[in-house]
Amino acid sequence: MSRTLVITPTYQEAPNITEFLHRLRAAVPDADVLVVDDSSPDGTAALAEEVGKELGQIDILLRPKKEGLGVAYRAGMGEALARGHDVIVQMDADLSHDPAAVPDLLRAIDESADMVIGSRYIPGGSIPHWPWHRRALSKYGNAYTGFQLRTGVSDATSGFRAYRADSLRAIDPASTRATGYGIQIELAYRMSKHGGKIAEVPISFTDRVRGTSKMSLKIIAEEMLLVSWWGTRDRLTRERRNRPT
Ligand SMILES: Nc1nc2c(ncn2[C@@H]2O[C@H](COP(=O)(O)OP(=O)(O)OP(=O)(O)O)[C@@H](O)[C@H]2O)c(=O)[nH]1
Ligand SMILES: [Mg+2]
Repeated sequence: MSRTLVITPTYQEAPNITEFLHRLRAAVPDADVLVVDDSSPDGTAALAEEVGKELGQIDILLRPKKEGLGVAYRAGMGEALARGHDVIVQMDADLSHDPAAVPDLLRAIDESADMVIGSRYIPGGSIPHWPWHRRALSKYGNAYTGFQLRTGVSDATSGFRAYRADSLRAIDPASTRATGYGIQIELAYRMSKHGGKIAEVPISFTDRVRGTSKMSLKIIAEEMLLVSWWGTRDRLTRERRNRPT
């Protein structure tokens, strides 16, 4: 039987973390959980610890301060890979990603994928409550990313994923660069360049009901800058390779 670790990054998720952990345990009773909290002033980590005492198999990686999602995931993945699990899942703690869908992702790993993305943009996927401008921004960002990086992935910014641990180790998450949400694109890009098999399963993304979003224009700008840089670099490399000598 394969051992699974679920990483969830948290910043100010006190209103959500308890329900999240209970629903996760109900969905995947055997999985270990790693909450990566950036010392949220609202006491998210203490709440997670309390639930951990009740449910077991829940650890908290407490970081000193908020430094962005990319930094939190680098720390969490480093820790996860050192622990020797077979499969590593990553998901938001704000209940936008339904814990009940984790088994769907794990099934795709069992069926031979190296990486599985819970996708909003393949048939069956949805974002029921998003206003049109948010939908457009996310869809446009994903289309631009696909065009630049040729990952073949419909939802490269989705943060709901599973990785075969050996394949994640092979793309060396510790050396990624994005400080913010760009880490998602960076990992998908690396996996596609590495030749890993990427599968997508449809998810319904529920808008956050409690707590506040940490998404900002600065984060989106970093994401798009990195994508443009990687895309340009790839094009230059391809041209150089194709040039007659
Ligand atoms: N440790 C850590 N977690 C973070 C940081 N920024 C965001 N998160 C967590 O990452 C997940 C996604 O962040 P959200 O603010 O929900 O971002 P989003 O889902 O893109 O935006 P919404 O749709 O508004 O919820 C949540 O579990 C956050 O608590 C950070 O700097 N450090
Ligand atoms: Mg969210």
